[in-house]
Amino acid sequence: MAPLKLNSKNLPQIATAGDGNVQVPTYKRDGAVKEGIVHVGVGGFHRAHLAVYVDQLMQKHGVTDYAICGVGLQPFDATMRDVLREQDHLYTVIERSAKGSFAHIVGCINSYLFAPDDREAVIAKMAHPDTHIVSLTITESGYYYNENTHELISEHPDIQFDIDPANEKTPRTTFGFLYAALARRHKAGLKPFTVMSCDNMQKNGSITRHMLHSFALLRDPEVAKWIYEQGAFPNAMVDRITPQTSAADKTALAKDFSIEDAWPVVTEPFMQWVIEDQFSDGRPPFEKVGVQVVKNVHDVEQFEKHKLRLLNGSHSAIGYPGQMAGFKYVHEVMENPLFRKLVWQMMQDEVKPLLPDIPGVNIDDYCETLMGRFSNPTIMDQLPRICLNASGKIPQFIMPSIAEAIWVTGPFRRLCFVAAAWFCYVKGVDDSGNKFEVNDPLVEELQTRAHAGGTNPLELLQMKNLFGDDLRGDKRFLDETAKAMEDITRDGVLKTLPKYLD
Ligand code: CS2
Repeated sequence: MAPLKLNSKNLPQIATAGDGNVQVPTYKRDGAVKEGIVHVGVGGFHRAHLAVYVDQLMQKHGVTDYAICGVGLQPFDATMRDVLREQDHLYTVIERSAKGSFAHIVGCINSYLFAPDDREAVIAKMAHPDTHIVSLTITESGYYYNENTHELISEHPDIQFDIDPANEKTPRTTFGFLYAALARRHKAGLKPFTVMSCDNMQKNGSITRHMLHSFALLRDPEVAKWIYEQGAFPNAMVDRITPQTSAADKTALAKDFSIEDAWPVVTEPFMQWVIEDQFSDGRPPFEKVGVQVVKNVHDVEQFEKHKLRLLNGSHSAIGYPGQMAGFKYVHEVMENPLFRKLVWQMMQDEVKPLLPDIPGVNIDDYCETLMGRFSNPTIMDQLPRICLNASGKIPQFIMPSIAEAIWVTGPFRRLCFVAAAWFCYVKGVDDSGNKFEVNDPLVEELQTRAHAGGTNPLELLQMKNLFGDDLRGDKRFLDETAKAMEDITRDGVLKTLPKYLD
């Protein structure tokens, strides 16, 4: 049968098409629910993570006050606007593993606002009394956070534009929108909404609070104080591997499930979310759908640390050297015995000793599970996705483990190898001499420095907004990294790797 276009009208047919095993939303939508969550940055990860939890709350637990209004701030979000509008804001989540494919239609995104169409509409939506939470997946660069000073990059032209009161109604940055909406709520005597970061950063909530507060201080100290004292910014660990959707994914969805969806999401079965219980204006009962809502901020920090250092750190170990060696997908890299050992030994010998014990979590089991997740061949996770915006990732996923290993004089050669592989990667040429695109907001500066430095990492490490002084000043680290850069440059990744394995 011809595939059915995904929209509200076709939902009953979609539920019974194919083998009749597509789960579809049967809860109320549109005017019958309230949009309690405004989410900025509706990409694959949001649609496979927070939106799936909210979908389950609406489907299984009768929640009607927390449907999502999606918001796009960037020009490229126009495509998401068009796709969602065309499909009555419905989309498919395709979960893939060795057990097979499972398709599920999500309906909890109730509407979508594209800021360049109407910036005022976004501010008004956030300021609306029905909005209780503004959640964010805006990537590391969306926070304007200086990794070295831990301060807002207030000299950035976007922030400069947004702090000018003349631009209050036409902000560019997330902070500009949050501030404008919160200032209105303050004036109207409403509670501040919770700002819930779902980005993959250590202390994501605390950073959001500090950045927004710093921004607000540049505008109005009274509003800033109110945000600081009355606002809530829960820290959270978020996890679900979500590759970019490919044309083949759409074709497979049409063939296997008879669904025509212009932008489905492919993901793994695993998902996890640990969030601090800090909400200023109420929240849905997230724990009912498997979210770990914890009272103590230290618990969240420990989960975050495990995840960022083990999962994302290993992704870095797979991504940069893997791409230099000519691989395309994460599972392909994991099929190579040298890389498998690198990932395992880096986690076990170098990262694990630095991590806190979390009651109820067995780190060895966690690492084993990660090896399985990375090896899942059905999700076709692309290395360029892993390598995207590395200047926001390496300083969080790899460098802190190196800095801590320096402190405790622990082993760190494999971590240095990964940092060295990234320093070589930024030149944009792989081991066979093929050019590739380096997708990073700082690409120009990175490349200039990489070329000027040759195989000496110091030139890149001078980027003070990315790297701390302890790294620049440590001879053991500098020598180890320079050596790895020389070896990779001369012999390539695959010939260099055995030197790093037991
Ligand atoms: C990846 C993450 O982009 C990356 O660096 O490591 O997107 C990773 O897939 C997620 O954090 C998994 O939760």
